[in-house]
Amino acid sequence: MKLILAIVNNDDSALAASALTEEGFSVTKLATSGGFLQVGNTTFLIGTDDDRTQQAIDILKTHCTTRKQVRNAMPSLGFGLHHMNMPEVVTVGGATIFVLDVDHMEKI
Ligand code: 2BA
Repeated sequence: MKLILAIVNNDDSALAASALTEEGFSVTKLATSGGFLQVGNTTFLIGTDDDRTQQAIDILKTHCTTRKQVRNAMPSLGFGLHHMNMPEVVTVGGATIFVLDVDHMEKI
């Protein structure tokens, strides 16, 4: 069995979760945030049989798209410029996916 951790954009999370559940996957959604942009994203926990792992990833690929997001950096540029915002465009991936082996799983 595998545990898929998938970090996705909030805007894609509802459709992706629906598509996964329609295909019979069990999904838990966690409200998370990225350390770099410090904005909200969604982390899915998907426990699944080994042989369905790629199917779950393919569903995520279908529903999670790459985006450009603006990051307001606060650099130190010298005297008088410490508080100047320097917007920076960052490409945020469709999903960041980790696949972990599960030793044991049970429902009580
Ligand atoms: P954030 O940490 O907010 O990162 C958003 C995007 O900013 C990243 O997109 C990447 O393009 C850029 N970025 C992140 N850290 C950076 C850094 N130290 N220097 C320069 N640019 C940086 P993605 O790579 O698609 O990541 C989207 C979100 O997925 C991340 O949001 C984070 O929540 C999660 N994530 C990505 N890689 C991860 C990892 N190795 N471990 C844990 N979480 C990860």
